[in-house]
Amino acid sequence: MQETHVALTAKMTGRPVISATGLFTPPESITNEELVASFNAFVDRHNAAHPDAEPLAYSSVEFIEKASGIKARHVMSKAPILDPEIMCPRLPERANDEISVMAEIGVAAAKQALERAGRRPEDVDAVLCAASNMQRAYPAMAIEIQQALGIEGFGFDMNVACSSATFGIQTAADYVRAGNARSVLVVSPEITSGHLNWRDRDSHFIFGDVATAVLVEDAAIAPAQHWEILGTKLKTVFSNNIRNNFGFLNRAHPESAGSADKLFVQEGRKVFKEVVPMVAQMIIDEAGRLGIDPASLRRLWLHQANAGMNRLIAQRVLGHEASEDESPTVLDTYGNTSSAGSIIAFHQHNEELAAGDTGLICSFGAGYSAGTVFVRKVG
Ligand code: CO8
Repeated sequence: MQETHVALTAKMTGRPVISATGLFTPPESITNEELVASFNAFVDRHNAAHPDAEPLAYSSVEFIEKASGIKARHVMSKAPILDPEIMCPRLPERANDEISVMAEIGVAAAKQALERAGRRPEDVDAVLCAASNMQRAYPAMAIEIQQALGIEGFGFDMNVACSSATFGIQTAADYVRAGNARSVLVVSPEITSGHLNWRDRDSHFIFGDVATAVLVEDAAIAPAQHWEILGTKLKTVFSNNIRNNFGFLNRAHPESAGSADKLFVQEGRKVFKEVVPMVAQMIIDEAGRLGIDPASLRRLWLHQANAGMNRLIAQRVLGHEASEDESPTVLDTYGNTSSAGSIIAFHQHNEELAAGDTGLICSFGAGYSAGTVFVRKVG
């Protein structure tokens, strides 16, 4: 700790780095087999209760794994999700003087990042809570996380769906570049199970819950081993192909408040077809701008939505089919965790790389939105 404190008096460089990351994984997990058994029980009940309607079709374990690469997902509230009478998470309401659920799991991930960097909370300048869904309108989740950790300075929330974390990293990096902060926590608590329609055969298998944290700092105060941020790039293009109409104005139309479009809906095929070329080109262009040969990238930590999408993007970027070592996947055990996916992949698969190795953290998703963070290992 003493060493860190001394380092904090150093002259700032304005060069942002990733000092450490943290991960909170909910203890409960649902396998495809459990999920499909529950879904099919719901289908049986629904069809028996609506004999004159078009019958609903079964889901299948084989389809899920083949179409997505997902084998299981962690969740915050397993039993009610699997109960065919309920099929959504049921998290007990908490009083205002208790920490909220999103803040709690965000704090758990953030504490791990701080501990790994040897950083004291009082030496952090800002907290960004960057996630697909916020538990409430205000006060900001980031401010509650800031308070729970004992951080001075400021915090705010940002939502760019699956790209929230990379947009958060660029925002934090820009604070460091401008000299407005030395140390910024980007926290992504993703409780996606709350906005997933567990009764929708096309998407009921996609998402999982998790929280990640990324500590972005000025190189002058970073621990000896860190990842230099070589460049960041963000892109958004409006699309209705991934959409969720839940919002505070829905209460004006109570008759539609429970309709399916108030949960996650998508045109999965269109997303696949449109996003793969957009993201591959963005990575190649940005690598060119930074003077990096895309084929030389040691590792790609890609957004974890679909194994096929990642295979195609990695192939276009590297010029050959990527190995698991070049483009690791966490989809099989975590599912799609929205903005946290590429950060989990980075968190779990960066330590064995050598000093000087260059890699890419990349997100893509609703908006459309995409973000690239090129990094090089130091120390
Ligand atoms: N079991 C068995 N069969 C099925 C099932 C199922 N569960 N679902 C569909 N099928 C059938 C269909 O009926 C269809 O049959 P047919 O050919 O006879 O019509 C066949 O399987 C093929 O269906 P699809 O075309 O839908 O299947 P795909 O091969 O396209 O795979 C995927 C579906 C996996 C969804 C794929 O399209 C995909 O991954 N696309 C990309 C999606 C993506 O990346 N989305 C990003 C969204 S995430 C994001 O931005 C964050 C949003 C915020 C998150 C918040 C919270 C919840």
